[in-house]
Parts: sequence; structure tokens; C-alpha cells
Amino acid sequence: MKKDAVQFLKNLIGEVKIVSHNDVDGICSLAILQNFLNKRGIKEEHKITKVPIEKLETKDVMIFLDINQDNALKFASSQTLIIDHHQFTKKPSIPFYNPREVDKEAYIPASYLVYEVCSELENMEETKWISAVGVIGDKGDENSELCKKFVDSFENRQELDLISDYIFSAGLVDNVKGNEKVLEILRATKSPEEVVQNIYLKECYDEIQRELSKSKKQMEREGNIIFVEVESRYNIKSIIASQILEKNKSIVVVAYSTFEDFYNISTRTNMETGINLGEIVKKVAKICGGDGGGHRKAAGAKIEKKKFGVFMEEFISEVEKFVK
Ligand SMILES: [Mn+2]
Repeated sequence: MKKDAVQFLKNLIGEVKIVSHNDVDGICSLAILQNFLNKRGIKEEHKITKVPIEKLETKDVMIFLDINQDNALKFASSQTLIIDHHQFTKKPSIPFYNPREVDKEAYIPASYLVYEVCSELENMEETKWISAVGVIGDKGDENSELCKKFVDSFENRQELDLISDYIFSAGLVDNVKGNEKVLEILRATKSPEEVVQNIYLKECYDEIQRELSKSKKQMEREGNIIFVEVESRYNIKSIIASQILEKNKSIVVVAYSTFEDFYNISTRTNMETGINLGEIVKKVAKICGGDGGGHRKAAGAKIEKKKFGVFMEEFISEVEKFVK
């Protein structure tokens, strides 16, 4: 619950290790928490990681941000806090804050939650826009009334959208190095206007835009589902999926690309039929002996290439259950 998270942060002294998701929401959450810890004179080290986490060097005191609780719990130490917004199965006995605990359907990105919790103890006003960028990065405004109101309360909405794309692009181009640079930039700049002018971020963004226009895309349609194979040296599947969604009504996009003997799969939908891609992908990936999961409207999986036929077939039949 929120009050447990506040209590945890209130009692925090000395040093803490933060483990954060390597997407825009995770990075913004981390930037906000860093700002908070800095105000309170607490030292931090952090790890920005892809999910699910496979291995992690644990510390006595840890905070997990934007990482699925079921996954984070595997690495929890005696003093661990989790702030997250993904679906979870086990209710942990350690302090955690996830709005889904009270409302299963809640969709409030971690950046908002971290901002909210830290604001109970310190004046976090200067990081408010960072929390909006994180919310936008996770499409919180499209999935929650609360987030929509929050994001709409900013006059410079377009700037925040662009910064979200900047942060995403830096991660695609430079991976963890790019993520760290983003953190540095967020720490050093005081306003969104300044971030928008950052040359490094702009270059990363331009590079990804160029790549998007030249990447090869093989499309195949099966009812309401569009399968698209993406070939690029960057992981631009999710952007391509979003672009296809914008151009089509009521569809599911399955974008996939090769990684060694595997396909990395990214699914997105704008269909309003109570479809839950997170659950479908988790179930279908399991049938294929792979890993998968995510949110209602966006989910991902990694499966062996030779299982892709099975994946398609099972996925189609699961989606069809929702389409009348
Ligand atoms: Mn998130």
C-alpha cells in the first residue's frame, strides 16, 4: 500500500540499490527517486534492467521500480520496497505499492506512483514533468482517466511527448549507456525546454526516425490481427506496432524480430473488446515453452523460432474469443 512505501522511504538512511526497468517509465521513475534521495542525503547505486530480470547482484536495502512484483520478489532482500503497476499474482509480504492491489484494472505508470509517494515527504514539484514524461512513455494517459487529467494539466504537452520519444530513442541507440546519459541529462537540466534542445538526445531521436523509414517490414493479415516482421539493428518493433495501430481501427498488431534462435514479439492493440493481451500472451508463450506477459493493451514474449507457427495459431484462436 502507498503508506507502506511512504514509511519505507521515510525510514531510509545510508545507502540503497535501485533496480529499475529500462523503458521510459522506469527511467523517469528512477530519475525522480534519485532527486528525492539526493534531497535526503541518501546514497544510491542503481541498475537499469530489461525484464524479466534473470540475474541481479542484491544488496541489503533495495527498491524495485516498474518491475513486475512476481519477478522482483525473486531478488528481494530483507529490506526491499517495490513500486510497480503491472499485474501480479502473489501479494508480497514486503512493502510494496501497486494500485492494482485495490483496483485490478488500474493503469497508473510507476513514474506517477514514485512522484506521488516522494511528494508525501519532500517537495517534488521540480520533477513533476518527469513523472508526466514517464506516464506518456507507458501510454498512461490513454489507459487511465487519472493519468489523462494529470498529463493534460501540462501546457507543454507536445514537448513532453517529444522527450518521451527522445528517452526511448537513446535507449534503443545506446542501450544502458543511453539510459545513463538520459539520467545525467535529467539531473542537470531544470526544464523540459532544455531537454528538448539536448543535442545527444536529438541525434538519437533522428537516428531512430531514419531507421523507421528505411526498415523492412513484412506484413501479413489474419482477421483483426496484423503480423509484421521487422528487420532492423535497433529494437523498433514497438514503435512500428504503434504506427500501424494509429492507421487501423480495432486491430491487434504482432510485431516480431529475430534474435539468434528466437523471435522477440511485441503485441499491441486498440481494440475495445475487453481483450487482455497480457493474459493471452502469457498463456500462449507458455504453451510454446517461452516467456511472455505484460499489460492489457501491450504485451511481449520471447519464443523459439521453430515454435512461432504454434504461437500464431494459438494467439489467433485466443484473440478470436473476444471478437464477435
Ligand atoms: Mn511502466
